Amino acid sequence: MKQTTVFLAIVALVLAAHARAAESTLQPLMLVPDKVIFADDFSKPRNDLKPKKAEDGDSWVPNQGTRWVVEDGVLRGRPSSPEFQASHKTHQGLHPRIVLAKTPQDYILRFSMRIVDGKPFVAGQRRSIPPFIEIGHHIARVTWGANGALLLADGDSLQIASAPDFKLEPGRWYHVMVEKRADEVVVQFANGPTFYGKHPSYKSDKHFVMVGGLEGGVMELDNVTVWSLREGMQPEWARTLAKFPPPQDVRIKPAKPAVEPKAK
Ligand SMILES: [Ca+2]
Repeated sequence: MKQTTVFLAIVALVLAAHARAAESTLQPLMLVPDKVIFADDFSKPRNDLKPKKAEDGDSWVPNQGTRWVVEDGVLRGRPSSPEFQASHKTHQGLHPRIVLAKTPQDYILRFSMRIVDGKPFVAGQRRSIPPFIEIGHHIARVTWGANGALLLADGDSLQIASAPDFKLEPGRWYHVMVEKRADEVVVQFANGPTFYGKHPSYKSDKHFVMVGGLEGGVMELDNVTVWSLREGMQPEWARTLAKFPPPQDVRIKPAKPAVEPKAK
């Protein structure tokens, strides 16, 4: 009896370990990593993550008053407090969101993410935003909608690539690798699609990464690593690139007008 209990406890531990974000085995397809310039596995609990300017130096900057802590070995985010929501007309922090403020202009990033719960996103039903991974604020965005996962450009107005069958299932860990240099990005999902995008709007100073979850829900991050780059490309890159479909260039909303120079 006792042995069975111990055995079951071990099985439970092994299963729990698998439910956690197993270190992903994704490898870069386009760019060549140089040094690890940031890594976080959230082994040290923290409850001091505060919304503030990314320039203040913290690696993790909660967005829109959303509440983030490091606990149980993950970075866990919740929506903003009811008081915060009541005191803001927009940007109310209904969806957990956080900025990783350690990505330089060009980089490779690997991380794991999980949407724990939240109101399912339904396009057009209410003012809501689907979960996303943003590579530069409103620069390159992977998002999920009725048509599966999309890679966007041009201020989130242009669909470059899509994976209609790739849904983001609550409760499941996803392992992601982002490669970003100049006007190109590659985003790989382990056991999922790989997106490639090249667009003039990708060349931007706004290079921090932000992730967002479902309305009213909890999301988690783990095993985050950022690499600087070496010169050159992966040896197989030309062959890999040739296999991607041509850009879709579907205009999903009007492009933002170019900023008018201020009248003197
Ligand atoms: Ca961890």
